[in-house]
Amino acid sequence: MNVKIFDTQEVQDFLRLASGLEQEGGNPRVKQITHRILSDLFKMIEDLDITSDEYWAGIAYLNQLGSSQEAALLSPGLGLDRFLDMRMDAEDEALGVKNGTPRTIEGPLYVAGAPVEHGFARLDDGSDPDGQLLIMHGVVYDADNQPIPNAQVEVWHANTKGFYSHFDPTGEQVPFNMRRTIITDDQGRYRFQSIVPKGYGCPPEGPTQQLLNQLGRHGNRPAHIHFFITADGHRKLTTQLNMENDPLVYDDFAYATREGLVVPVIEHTDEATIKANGVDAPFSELIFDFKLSKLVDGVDNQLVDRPRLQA
Ligand code: MBD
Ligand code: FE
Repeated sequence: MNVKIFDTQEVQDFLRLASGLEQEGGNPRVKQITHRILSDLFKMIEDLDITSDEYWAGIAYLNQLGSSQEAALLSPGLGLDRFLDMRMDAEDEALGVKNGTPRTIEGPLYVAGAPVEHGFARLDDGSDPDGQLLIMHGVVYDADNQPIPNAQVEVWHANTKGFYSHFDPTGEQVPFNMRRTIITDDQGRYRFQSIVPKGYGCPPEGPTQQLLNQLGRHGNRPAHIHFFITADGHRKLTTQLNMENDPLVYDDFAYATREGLVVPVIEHTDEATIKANGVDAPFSELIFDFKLSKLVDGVDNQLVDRPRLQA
């Protein structure tokens, strides 16, 4: 039987009481958010006639999600990170702010404090036996298409198993493997050597994958490389590039793929080209120029502050 009590004065008063809205003190914003979440949950429980068993399964799931450190993984999986980006894009459009390179989600696996290099960096430590050589390079441009010297290119990506250093369940990777900060040269150029990453997959036994299974969805990403691009007078760009030759390039469980962020992988086997690029084996090349957007009224109005691992 589905009884309806949500709209009664008793329940509505109770929601205000439980959210602290009848109390002095506390934080008004937290009260407002709590009241809204509780109200929406109460209503959902009533509308969908949630059973006690379903409710307690949900509570157990949240405990598992937290103890597995997967809340920031489920979030992109359910499209919330993408939704926050959609809102920022819409805000830009409403303000008439022009973006260069499109933003896309940060994801949960950035680590602050990577080694800083100038112009060029080698990202991998050479220990991955399956590593296919990768060379990537390009220019960072300002909003007026002028190259930006001394721009900061923070780059991070996975190894050939789809694992990131600092989050690798095998414990194989040294700190900051495949993570660097590259400062662009006097012509705004950056360049790095690394190995071609493989797409990330959610831990198969974890709570995120468990829920995705219930939704009939996979938990895999195409091969991709993350970037933060920072320069004076510009907004910080958070983005990722997806490799065009990955079968999942338009089927990303985290919804990070966007038009303008899919790059072709150019394969080189020619001896002269190999030599000219300072390597000793066939390599894959990615070329990508970043274009930043100007500050809005002198500030980065969309800078995202979130808890990040600092190593
Ligand atoms: C990743 O590597 C990632 O970039 C995102 C968004 C989610 C999970 C793993
Ligand atoms: Fe990633």
